[in-house]
Amino acid sequence: MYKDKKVVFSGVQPSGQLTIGNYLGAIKNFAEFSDEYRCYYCVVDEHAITVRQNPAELRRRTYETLALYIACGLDPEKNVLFVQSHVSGHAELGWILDCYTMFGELSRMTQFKDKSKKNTDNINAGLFTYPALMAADILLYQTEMVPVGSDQKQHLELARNIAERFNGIYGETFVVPEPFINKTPSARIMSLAEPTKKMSKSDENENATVRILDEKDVIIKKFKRAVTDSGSEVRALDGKDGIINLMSIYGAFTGKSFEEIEREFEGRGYGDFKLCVGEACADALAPVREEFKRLMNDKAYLEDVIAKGAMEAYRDSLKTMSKVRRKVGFIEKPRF
Ligand code: AQP
Repeated sequence: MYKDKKVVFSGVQPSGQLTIGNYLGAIKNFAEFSDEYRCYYCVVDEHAITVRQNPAELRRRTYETLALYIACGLDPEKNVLFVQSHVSGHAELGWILDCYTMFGELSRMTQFKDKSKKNTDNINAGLFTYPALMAADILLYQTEMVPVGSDQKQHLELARNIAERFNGIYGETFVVPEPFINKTPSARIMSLAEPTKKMSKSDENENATVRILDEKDVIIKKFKRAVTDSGSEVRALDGKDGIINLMSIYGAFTGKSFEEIEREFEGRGYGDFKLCVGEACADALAPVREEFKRLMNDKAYLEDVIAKGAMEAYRDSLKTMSKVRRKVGFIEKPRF
C-alpha cells in the first residue's frame, strides 16, 4: 500500500528536446525507485515558462517529455506521471513559499545568474523565484528523496532550508528532502562544444548536445565533432575536460570504469574512441527511441496517463495544502 511508502519526486522541464545529460543525470535513475517508493515524476511546464516558450512547441514537448518518461522505463501503473500545471497546489504552495524565501538566498543561485546572462531581455520574477516553486513541487508530496543531476544540488539545499524554516516557525509541516545524486561522473554531463559548460537542452548550438531522440548517424556525427584537446591519449588527466566528459558518457552507457576505458583505448587515438562512444550511446538509446515513436502514435493512451496522473497527484496534494493553509492562518476554503 503506497501510504506506507516513502516518497520520491522529480521533474524535467519541457523546455527543449531532452539530452543525454537529462537522461544520464536524472531520468535513467528514476525507475529504480518505483518498487520501493511512492514516486511522482512531473513534467514541470510552469518552470519552463520562466524562459519564453513558443506555445505550440511547449504543448508538443509536454507530451513528448511524458512519453519519454514511459519510454525510459517508467511504468504509469507504478509511478504517478503528471503535468505540473494540472495540479494547482504547485503554484499555490509556490506563492506561499515565496514568502518564506529570502531575496539574498535567491540572488545566490547560480542557475539564476547563468540564465539571466543568457536571457538579458527577459529577466523575469519567475526566473528569480524558480527555486521556491521547485521547493513547493517537492514539499507538496512530503518527499523524502529527489533524484537529480548535480546542477540541481544548490536548489535542493535551498528547498531543505525553506522546509526547515517553515517547520521552525509553525512546527513539523514538511518532510525535509534529501537529494539523490548518482556518484558517477554522469551526474554532470558537459557540453560537447564547450566541455567546461554543462550540456543543456536549450543550448542553441546543436553540436553541443546529444538528444535522446537523435538518430544513430546524427549521434555519431556529433561525437566525431566533440571538442577535445590537441593530444591523442584517452586518459582522465587534468585539463582534458573534453576527453573526461566523453569517458563519463562512455562509462555511463557501458558500465566501464575510467581505468577500464583507459586500458581499452591505449594507443588507439581520439578518432577511434569518439566512434565507440557514439556507437555505445546510439545503441543504448535505440530501444528508447523505438518505444517513444510507438507512444507518440497512441495519443489516447498518453491522455489517459496524463488524466490518471493529474487525479492522483491532485488528491495526494490536498493534505499538505490544507495543513499549510491552516498553519499560515488562512481561513477554511468554502466548499462549492
Ligand atoms: N548536463 C547534465 N548532466 C546531468 N544531469 C543533468 N540534468 C540537466 N542537465 C544535466 C538533470 O536533468 C533533470 C531535468 O533538468 P531540468 O529540465 O529540470 O532543467 P535543467 O537542469 O536546467 O536542464 P537543462 O537541460 O539545462 O534545461 P534548460 O536548458 O531548459 O535549462 C535535472 O535533474 C537536472 O539535474
